[in-house]
Amino acid sequence: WVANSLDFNKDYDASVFETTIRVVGGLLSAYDLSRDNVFLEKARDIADRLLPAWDTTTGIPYNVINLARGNAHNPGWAGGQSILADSGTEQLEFIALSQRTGDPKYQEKVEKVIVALNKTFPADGLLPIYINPDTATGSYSTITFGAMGDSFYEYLLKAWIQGNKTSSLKLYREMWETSMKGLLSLIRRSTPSSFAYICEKNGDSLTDKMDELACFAPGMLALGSSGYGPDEAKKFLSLAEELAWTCYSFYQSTPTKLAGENYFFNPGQDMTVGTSWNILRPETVESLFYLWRLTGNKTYQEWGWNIFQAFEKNSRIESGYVGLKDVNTGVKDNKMQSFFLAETLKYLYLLFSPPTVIPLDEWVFNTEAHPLRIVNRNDANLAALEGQHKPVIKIRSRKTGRLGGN
Ligand code: DMJ
Repeated sequence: WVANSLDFNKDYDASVFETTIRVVGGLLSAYDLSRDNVFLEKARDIADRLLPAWDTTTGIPYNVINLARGNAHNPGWAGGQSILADSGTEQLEFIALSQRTGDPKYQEKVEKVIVALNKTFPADGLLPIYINPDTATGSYSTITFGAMGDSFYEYLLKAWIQGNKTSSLKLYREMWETSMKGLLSLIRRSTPSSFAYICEKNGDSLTDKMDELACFAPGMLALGSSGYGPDEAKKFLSLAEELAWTCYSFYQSTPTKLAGENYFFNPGQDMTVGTSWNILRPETVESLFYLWRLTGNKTYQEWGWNIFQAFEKNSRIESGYVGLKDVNTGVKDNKMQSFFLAETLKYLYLLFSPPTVIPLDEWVFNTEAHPLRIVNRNDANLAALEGQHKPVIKIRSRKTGRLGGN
């Protein structure tokens, strides 16, 4: 079907982010697992159609592009701005594509984004969800590890892992560690039960709200913890375990035992569901998978099994699975998101498979759970791009002296 029927020449306005993580990522993963060139060729075809999205003054991409015509823009509801997660979650796929095709153009586009964001990266490493593509700076908007922010932080860590953590990638790891300082500043604990949660931030004020989407963070923290010295590593792993308990409790706290889309933390009440739908999201089971792999603690398998049972009970229909309109009543919607197969069921499967199935020292999962092979990176691409932005310091020759020259 991929060889004979898959055709990307469609007059269709596609999300650059969703197409990258689902389609480019899926095809590259199929290539890495099978070594069948047809997948690499198709990945290149769709990536070439996405590339013009990065042709902006700063290199921060527009987030929507027409696949047949190549004209790009930002969604109307974003007021002309680019979205942080949509602009900073293509690194793994485009770097992998450059590595596998030998053509550096894909990697260059996505690394320019990181270098541009790093130029004005704040001390806490937290960026607002709207970025101005003309200036590469954040516009006044929410800071969050949930919707529209999340996978930017995930890819800082994973791009470093993807290249086998070599020194040529240290910018990614440094930026990620800076952002983790910011994450720590957003942690609060509920009353009466002391659930740790990650707040959102607007200007100087924190909101006691956490999206289920932010439940990828425990897995990310666990995965990144080993890059720290022993004390820090312990601290981050223990925070990851605390946050995973909170996320699991998002599920346990509802009558269906499935989590709502977001939660509020009010004094004395622990967690209260806000938006109450469930669209079969994977983030909590993703984190349980990482925690089980990295700690060996079987509790995470038990929690994953309970979540799986709740999907079986509430979401299973004859032809597949559907989301719920409301986790309190169990009323179903009529949609099965592709990430239920790509991520939710895959992470559950891996939670009950031996660690030798897709070992984490050989593979890195993109944000849609498509495994990509870790390939050593020692190229100078990132350093060269950084150099382009450094102020050019002219060394005066002794001859021209202080006032000399032209
Ligand atoms: C997935 O498409 C990806 O994990 C993405 O990063 C955000 N969340 C959805 C699934 O919830």
